[in-house]
Amino acid sequence: MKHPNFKLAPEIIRALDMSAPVVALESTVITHGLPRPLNLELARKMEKQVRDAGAIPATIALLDGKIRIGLSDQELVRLSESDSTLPTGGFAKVSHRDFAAAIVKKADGGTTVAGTMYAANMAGIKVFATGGIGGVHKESAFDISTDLRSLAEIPTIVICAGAKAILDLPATLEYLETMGVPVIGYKTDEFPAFYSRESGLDVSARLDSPTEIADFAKVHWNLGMRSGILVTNPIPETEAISKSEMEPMIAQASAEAIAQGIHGQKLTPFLLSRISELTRGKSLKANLSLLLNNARLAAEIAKEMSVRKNEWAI
Ligand code: PSU
Ligand code: MN
Repeated sequence: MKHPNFKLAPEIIRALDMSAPVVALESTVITHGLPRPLNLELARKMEKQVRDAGAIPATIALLDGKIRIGLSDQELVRLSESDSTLPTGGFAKVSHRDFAAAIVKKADGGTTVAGTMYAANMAGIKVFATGGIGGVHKESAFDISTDLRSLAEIPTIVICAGAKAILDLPATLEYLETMGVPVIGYKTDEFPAFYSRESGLDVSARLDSPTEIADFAKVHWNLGMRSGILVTNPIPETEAISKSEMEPMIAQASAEAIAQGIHGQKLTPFLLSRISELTRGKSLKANLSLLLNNARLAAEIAKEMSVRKNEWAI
C-alpha cells in the first residue's frame, strides 16, 4: 500500500505481501485507556501474545502526523509516556474526524477502535483485537461512538470482550442491528459486558471456533455485505467481575460525570479511570486479562483468514 500519509513497518509490508496472518492493535487503550506503567506492559504483552499465537502484531497510531502501522518497542514507549491530562502536550484521541487535523499539525495520537479499523482496512489488515468497543452512552442518547458507524461501514473483524456496562448496552445492540452488523458470540449465546461475562442480552449468532469465524467472514463478504463483523469473546472466568458487583460503581461513575459536566471525547476516559479507582485495581486486572485473551483469539482467526487468502470479494 502506497499513500503519503501512511507508513507501514517493513515487517508488516512483507507479511501482507505474503498474505501472512497480521493482527491490528489499537492505541487509545495505551494513550487514554490505561494508567502508566501498566499501559506499556500491556502494549508489549499484546504484541507478544499475538506473536506467540503465530501472527504478526501491527499496533496502529499517529506519530509526527503519519499514520503508522506496526511500531518499534521505542515507539510503544513513546505512546505509553503520553500524558493526556496535560492541556498542551500529550497524544490526541484519534477517531475518523480527527485524522486530517492530526496529520496537518504533525501531531501524535492514539487511534480509537474506529480510527484503527479505518487505518487497518486501508492497509489491507482484516483482523483487529481490542478490549471493548465504544457505544451509546447512558449520559446522553446523542453520544454514540464512531466505533458503531465504523463497524457498519468498514469490512474488518473486530475481536472484543463486548462493551462496558458504562454504556447503554441494549441501545448499543439495537444500533448494531439497525446497521446490519453481525454480533458473534464466541462460545456464548450472550453478549458479554467487558468485566462481566453476562449482560442478559443476545448475540446475533454463536460460533465456536476460529475456523467457523473465518468461514462466516468469507460468506458474509462474498454475499456482498460491506459491514464489519464484531466478535465478542467473554472475559476468562477467573478474572470476571459479576454484573451485580459492577453496577453500583458504574452508577456512581456515571453520576459523577453528569455532575461534573463531562461529555464528548473525554467521557469514556473519565468513566474508565473512575471505575478503576472505585474497584481498587480489580477492574484493571480484568482489563489486562481480557485484552490478552482477545489478542490470542484474533491471532487464531487471522491464521484461518490467511489460509482463505483472497477468497472474499472485499
Ligand atoms: N472502551 C473501553 N476501553 C477503551 C475504549 C473504549 O473499554 O479504551 C476506547 C477505545 O479506543 C474506543 C474509544 O474506540 O474508547 C471510544 O471512545 P468514544 O466513546 O469517545 O467514541
Ligand atoms: Mn462519544
